[in-house]
Amino acid sequence: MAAASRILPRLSAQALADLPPTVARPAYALERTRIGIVHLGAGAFHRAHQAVYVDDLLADHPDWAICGVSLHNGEVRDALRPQDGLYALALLGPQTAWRVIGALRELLCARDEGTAVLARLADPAVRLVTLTITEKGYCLAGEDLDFTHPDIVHDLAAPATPRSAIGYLAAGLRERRQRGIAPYTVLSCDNLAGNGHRLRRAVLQYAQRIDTALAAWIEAEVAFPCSMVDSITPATDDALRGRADAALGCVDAWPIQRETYAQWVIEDRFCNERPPFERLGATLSHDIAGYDRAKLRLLNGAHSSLAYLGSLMELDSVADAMGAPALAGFVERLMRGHIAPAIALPEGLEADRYIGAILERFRNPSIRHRLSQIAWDGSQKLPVRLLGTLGESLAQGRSIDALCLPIAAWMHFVRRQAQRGVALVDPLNERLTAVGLACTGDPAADVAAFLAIKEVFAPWSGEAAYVAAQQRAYAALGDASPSSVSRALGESLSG
Ligand code: CS2
Repeated sequence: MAAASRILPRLSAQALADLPPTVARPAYALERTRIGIVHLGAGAFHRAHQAVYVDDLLADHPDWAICGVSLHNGEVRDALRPQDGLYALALLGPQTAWRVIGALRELLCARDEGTAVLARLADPAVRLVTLTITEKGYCLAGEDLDFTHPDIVHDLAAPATPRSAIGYLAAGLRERRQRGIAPYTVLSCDNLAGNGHRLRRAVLQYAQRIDTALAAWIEAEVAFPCSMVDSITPATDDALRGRADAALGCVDAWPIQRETYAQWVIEDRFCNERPPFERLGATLSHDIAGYDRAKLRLLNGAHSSLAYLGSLMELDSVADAMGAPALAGFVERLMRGHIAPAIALPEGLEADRYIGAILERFRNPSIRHRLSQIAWDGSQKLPVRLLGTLGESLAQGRSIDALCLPIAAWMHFVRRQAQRGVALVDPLNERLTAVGLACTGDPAADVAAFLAIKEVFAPWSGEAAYVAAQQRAYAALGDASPSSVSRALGESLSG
């Protein structure tokens, strides 16, 4: 394959005309588009989701092209800039459909092109800023901005040359206010319930510290709609690269893949012009709170459960985990019996059907979605995916034993990785590794050490009923070997 790929040309605007007819390509002239959106966090999820919606729009509305910004590293820019921003998307159904996306008309890395990023943010043609910066990019401590976060400390000292997304959003808005330019709408597309509210609060708290008049202007003039995004997007691997080269007949340095299903529910609250997203299959709604909660707690909560329990069972992918009867049965019961009853679903969303469709997506044999990818950033994901349901169930007097099992699995996973000397992909890696290394296997002491991590566990985690249930779940997983995890899941199902 290496020898063959050396003689293939690189994907580029020029190469578009020679793509095989089986590969769909932009239905618009790339050079006739104009940047209308700045996106912070131009990773695979953005390129597989929002950028595809925009790609469908550009033929009729060429002034909504995207400037994709990576905040910290230049890998995406370096891969895509030589390709004129083009990249291949594999849509993983029974047969793979290939499509080249052209919506990212500009790529920047803020770390070494901060001035260009700020210039784009101040450009009046930019009317929308979207974000996929993952949970940790919000620099939150609970509901508030974490003023001790190193990037926030840096940005407050040097607000004109920021590092964080919060700092960039505020610097761009400050410039627009000074120049009398209407603000952009700030649309969060991250997996956080009430993502727009959280982002607004963080930006306001930050602005308050640098310029109170700016904070007042943002409060009055800038909209931060919430949105719910959904599409399973496994990370790019060599197998995909090889398939992309073969399908395209040229080399794409960073193709991406996702399932065919995609959903985007956007709160209809914009302070500047917006793209007609509803024409592209997105849902515009005035109340999206039920949707984001349902998706995060059911789909993502189940995903994280599979990730930690399945990793302990030495399984590789979500489809593999769904092929292990004890685990698949447990997760289905967790969703139907313990998560769904604890949330109010929005009108029109029927729990049984929604859960059935999620389980079907998890079983998709065309997708190899690695559990190790989903296991990243557990300290950031568990609070929004599982601990919210757990805390509310505890308060309502429901059974929490089943919900404690995936949390216990995370604790064992952290312990196992630490003791094997494998670094966690998690912003709290150092702290978690220290806790993991100190674990002795004694449920009371080990669980207490985890529950003391206040960035993850809310105050209710001190309640005796929860502590006891969490210890029982930790003990039930025994030595966390595949057989003891499987046994614990079986017992939980029969209990
Ligand atoms: C996954 C999500 O990696 C993860 O943590 O749970 O990326 C999930 O695939 C998406 O949210 C699905 O929309």
